[in-house]
Amino acid sequence: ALRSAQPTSLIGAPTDIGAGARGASMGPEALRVAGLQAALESHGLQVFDRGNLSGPANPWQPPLDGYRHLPEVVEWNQRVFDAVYAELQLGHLPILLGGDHCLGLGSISAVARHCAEVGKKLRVLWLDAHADFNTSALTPSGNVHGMPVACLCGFGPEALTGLARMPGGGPALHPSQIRQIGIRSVDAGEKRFVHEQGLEVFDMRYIDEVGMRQTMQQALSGLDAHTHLHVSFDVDFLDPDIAPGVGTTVPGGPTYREAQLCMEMIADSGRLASLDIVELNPALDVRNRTAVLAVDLVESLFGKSTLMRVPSHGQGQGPV
Ligand code: EXY
Ligand code: MN
Ligand code: MN
Ligand code: MN
Repeated sequence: ALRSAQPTSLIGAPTDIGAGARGASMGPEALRVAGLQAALESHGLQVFDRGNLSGPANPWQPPLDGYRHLPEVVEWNQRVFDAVYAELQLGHLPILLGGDHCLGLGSISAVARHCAEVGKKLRVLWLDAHADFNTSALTPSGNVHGMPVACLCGFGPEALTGLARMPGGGPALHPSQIRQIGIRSVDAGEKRFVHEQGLEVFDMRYIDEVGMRQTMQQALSGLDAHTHLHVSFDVDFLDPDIAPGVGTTVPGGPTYREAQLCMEMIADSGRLASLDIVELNPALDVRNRTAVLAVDLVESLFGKSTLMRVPSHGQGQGPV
């Protein structure tokens, strides 16, 4: 079944500028080698590969005032913002191929700006082992890939919090627009800040207790025809046993089946309108298996299903 008549555009952002390990810069090519475009096309989607953005090299310096590589992070994110925004204006569904997760800032800032301009509501699903809610005062590392959610909510340096140039002048996101799923590694100060800001977090304990199905029903509740759904898929969301090719593995993540169900239920919502695939690190991978897995899961996200759809998931028609 064809879920989305919308053309999709692949945008490579080959950098590890915000990460704590080198190698995520090779993510875009690894996803291409794993067959991302052909996989999407096999489901009837029209896919434009826009190639790779270019940006500053990684100087690999220690933090300065709580940030590593802030000027370079800003520059990469400006380019990501422009590229994603241009695709949204064309009516395409942008797929950002990271690159580390600091790039979610540029990507989601563009989505937020677009939604404000066309009068859409925005919901962001943050699939990650980490909350990425640090600030320069809280961060243990200075790595900006641990800070994008905080920056999107207005907590961070003006050069990053102001990327979206929102019509009202405010931050790109309000915490109430975000659902975090799969979280299992949060720093002590970061944890207090997550609670203080009221982020809705479905951590692994919650998924263990109620299951992925109920988790996703809740995370997707309240969407309607006017909602733009953005998925920011940090590959370290997945259990490292199935996804070793990331820089910051945390044990105890979703299994293959849980991850499939997560993606299938997002597809069934029919609202997916933009996507980041980030933190894939081919330097740490085994024969590109994590990229192959990511492509497999992204196929499900775009509506691949085995044989039947489950009626209770909303859009289903029962066995076919
Ligand atoms: N919380 C840690 C830090 O801020 O340094 C680790 C962050 C890893 C972030 C990864 C990409 O999601
Ligand atoms: Mn297929
Ligand atoms: Mn992340
Ligand atoms: Mn992560």
